[in-house]
Amino acid sequence: MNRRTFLGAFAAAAALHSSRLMWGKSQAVASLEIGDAASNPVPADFIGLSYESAQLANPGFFSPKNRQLVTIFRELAPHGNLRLGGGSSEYTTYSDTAPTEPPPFEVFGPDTSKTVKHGTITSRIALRNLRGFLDAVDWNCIYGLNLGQGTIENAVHESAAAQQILGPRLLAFQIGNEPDSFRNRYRAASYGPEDYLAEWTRFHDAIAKTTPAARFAGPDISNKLSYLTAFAEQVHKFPDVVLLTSHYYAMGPSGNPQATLENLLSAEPKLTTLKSRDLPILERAQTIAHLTYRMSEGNSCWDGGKPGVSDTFASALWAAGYTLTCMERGWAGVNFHGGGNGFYTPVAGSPSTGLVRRPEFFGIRFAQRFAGAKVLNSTLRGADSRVQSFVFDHQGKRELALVNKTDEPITCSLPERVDASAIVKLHAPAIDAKDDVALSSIHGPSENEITIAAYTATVYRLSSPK
Ligand code: BDP
Repeated sequence: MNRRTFLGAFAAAAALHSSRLMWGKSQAVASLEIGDAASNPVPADFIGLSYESAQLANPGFFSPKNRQLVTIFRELAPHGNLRLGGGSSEYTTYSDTAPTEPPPFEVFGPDTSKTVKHGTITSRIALRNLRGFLDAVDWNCIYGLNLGQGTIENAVHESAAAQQILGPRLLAFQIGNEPDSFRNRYRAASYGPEDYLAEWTRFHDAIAKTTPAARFAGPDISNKLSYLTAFAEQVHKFPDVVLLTSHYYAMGPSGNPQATLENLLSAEPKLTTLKSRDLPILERAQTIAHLTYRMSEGNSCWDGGKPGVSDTFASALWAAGYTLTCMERGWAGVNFHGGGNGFYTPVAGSPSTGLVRRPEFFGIRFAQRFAGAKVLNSTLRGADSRVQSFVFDHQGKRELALVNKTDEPITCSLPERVDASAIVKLHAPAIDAKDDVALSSIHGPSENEITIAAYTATVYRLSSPK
C-alpha cells in the first residue's frame, strides 16, 4: 500500500470520527486501504452460467433462433462460459440422428430429487444449434459427458461430434457430474477417488484416441475435496487437462430450515459446501496441477433452490459479493446453475412463454463489469463482516465495489475521492423483492467519504492515485 494514501485515509477517518463524537453520533466509520495490483487480470470469460445437459434434448433452446435468450446472455456478459452438465447429464445419450419424437419438455432444470429425466437424447442438430448460439453470444462452453450411466462408446461418439461441431467454442469436456456422489447411487458403497480416477482414465484415453484435439476439465465434484486432490495429483499424466473444477452451493438442501435469507447474507453461510477452511486445499490442488480453478456449478441453495430466498434480491446481493470474492481469489470463473423455472435460476421461463431476468441475474451483471480488470489488494477496516469491499484497476481507472448485506447504511472513508459522475448501484424495493431489481447509474457528491444504503451494492470510480 502506498503510505500516502494510507495516511490520508487514516487522517480522514480520524477527523470524521471526532466530528461525529462532537455531534454525539455513534455511527462507526469504516475505512478503506488500497494496495498494489494482486494478480493477472480477471479472465474475460469469468462469468458463466450452468445448464442441465437434458436441456439439449430440446434443440430449439440453445439456438441462435432463440433471440430472447441470445439478448439476455449478451446483456449478462459480452464473453462468458456456458457449462452443460448437472445431475441430468448422467441420464443423457447421444445420437447423430434427430429424434422423431418431440422433446419431452421445452425447458429443463435444475435437476432435483423429483425430476423425471430418463431417456433424454442429445442429437447432432442440438450441437449445431448450440454452436450457432455460442457464436451469436460470443461465449465458450464446458461440455459434460455421461460417466454415471453412459457407455464409453457413446461418450467417444458424442465427444467426436461435439469437438467437430463446437470447435473453438469448446473449452473442455468434463467426464461425469459430481463423481464424489456416485457412491450408493450409480456405484457401490465402497466407491472412492481411486475407482473414479480409473474410470475417468478409461473414458479419457478412449476419447483422446479418437479426438486428439479434445481438452478436459475436472473433476466437477460436489464437495469431497479428496477427489480434487487425487485428480490434481494425476494431471501431470494428461497434458490435455486444462482446468480444475468443483461445485459450490451456499446452502442446502432447500428443505433445511436453516436455509434462510439471513443465512445466505451472512459472511459465510453456515451450510456451505465449501468453507473458507477448505480454500487451502483448492490452492494446493492448483499448485500441484499447475492449473487454474473454475467453480463450474453452484448457486444459493441446492435441490432446486429455496422460494423466498433464491428468487429474491437477497440472492442478487449474495451473487454479487460471491462473484467478486472469486475474482479476488484469482479463479478462472464461476458458473451459476439454473434453467427452466427453478427457484435459483438467473434466467427463468421458456421461449414460448417468454424469458425473465431473475434478481440474481442483476447481481451477476453487477460483478461482470470487472471481467478483464485487475484486482487491487485492499482492506476494509471497522465494518461488519457482511460488508464486502473490492478494488479493481479497470481500464486504467480504479473502481471500488461495496456490497452491503446488512440492514444498516454503512459509511466508509476512502483514501481517494470518488468521481461523482460514475456511480452504479444495485438495488431493489426490499431484500425479499422478486421484482424491480435494477442496476442504475447515479450521481453523488465527490467526496472522500461515502455512505451506502442498507442492502445495496455500489460501484464507485476513484480519482487516479497520485
Ligand atoms: C447438483 C446437481 C444439479 C442440481 C443441483 C440441485 O449437479 O444438477 O440441479 O444439485 O440440487 O448436485 O439444485
